[in-house]
Amino acid sequence: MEIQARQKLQLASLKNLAEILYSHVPFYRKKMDEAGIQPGNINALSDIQKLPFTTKDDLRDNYPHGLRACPADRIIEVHMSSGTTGKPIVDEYTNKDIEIWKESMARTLAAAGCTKDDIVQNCYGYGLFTGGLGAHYGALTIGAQVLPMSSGNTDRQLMVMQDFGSTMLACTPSYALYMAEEAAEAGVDLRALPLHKGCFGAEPWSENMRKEIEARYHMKAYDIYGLTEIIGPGVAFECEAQNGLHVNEDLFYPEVIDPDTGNPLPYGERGELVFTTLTKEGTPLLRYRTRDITYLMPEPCTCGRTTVRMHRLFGRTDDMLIIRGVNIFPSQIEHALIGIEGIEPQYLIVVNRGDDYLDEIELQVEVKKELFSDEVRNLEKLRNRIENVMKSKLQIVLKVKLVEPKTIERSIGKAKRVIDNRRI
Ligand code: DLL
Repeated sequence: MEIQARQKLQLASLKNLAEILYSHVPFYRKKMDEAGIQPGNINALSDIQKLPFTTKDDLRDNYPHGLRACPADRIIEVHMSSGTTGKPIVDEYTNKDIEIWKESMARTLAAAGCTKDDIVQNCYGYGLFTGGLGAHYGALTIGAQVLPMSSGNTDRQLMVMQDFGSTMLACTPSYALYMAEEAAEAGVDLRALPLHKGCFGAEPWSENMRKEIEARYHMKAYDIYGLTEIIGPGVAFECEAQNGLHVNEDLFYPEVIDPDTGNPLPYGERGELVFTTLTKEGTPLLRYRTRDITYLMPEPCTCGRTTVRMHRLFGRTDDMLIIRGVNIFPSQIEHALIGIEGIEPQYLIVVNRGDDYLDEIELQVEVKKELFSDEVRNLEKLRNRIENVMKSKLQIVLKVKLVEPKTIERSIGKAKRVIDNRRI
């Protein structure tokens, strides 16, 4: 699409969105009134800068339905991801939103070479996480065949990969490498399989990891980006040039801002990525601050697409950890520890990536003095209890190490809660 035609479309969508949010979502009406902007004042795309931001805290404060912009009976699907505390981030989809998602993911998979002749082994988790169903919808839209494997059960993944002749892989990059290790151990020659392309995302990865995946599978490995709040995967994707991710900007309008001042940054300057969902109906968001760090690249791409690209992510402005594709905030772990007897409110999260490429968390927790000299059996019980609480409350498996009182370093400023030893 011509850039000018797209901009016209973006402006019309933005005006329409502002009208809907002003009239249907009290939270946004209040915010727009406070900012002194009415939907009728939006006359150019740059007027988006006058509109208020939306933050993760706003989503938490309006949990579960406060940001819904349409009648409840129009919602047909819901997805969630971790919030900073006990309450998850919610995305509610109307039928049109699912269509938008299908379109975004179809473009994403097509850019990685997916056609109706492909057999897509989808090992993103199915469920509230957006990865599984997002890739599923995209593949169906293209007319490819989907193997809805979900994550885990690596033996079965490898068996199906060989027996069904999967030609495309969709999973987190760390799981792709883990499967490659397991394949090598089981004597499966991945390079001899027809699996020649893959779409990897949901967690940070590097050029090195890409090279490793491409070599081990003899495939082209593409980066895909997205987040629950905006739609799920399919917000931006790599093309054959593998040089930045094309943003589906007719649907999700990107900006990059200075995270400290909130001021917009010019193309090419690194800052916090912000998205406005131009056409969504269920839970549309205005200028959502993703906390992901990148810059925008407006230069034409050799693939011929005219959409702006974002550089692969450089990191985040907050302390969110992504462990095996699952988002976790240290504050959630802290929350889950409350009420467990026998421990001090002191903890340290140590993250390692094993030789098998999978992330592991060791949670060090200080034990109360009275208990530390206690029988080993009681300490063992406490350790199991904490591990079970983490599993049931946060759905994460971690190893707890109980440490003596006063051994975790105290800080006079911001406590250091995380040591991340992963090199990606
Ligand atoms: O991870 C959606 C997704 C599923 C993307 C499958 C790609 C593939 P959330 O669970 O809400 O959604 O996590 C979103 O994950 O803000 C980033 O910090 C991180 N993230 C997502 N994709 C990438 C990527 C899904 N390609 C958060 N590279 C985002 C680095 C990524 N980080």
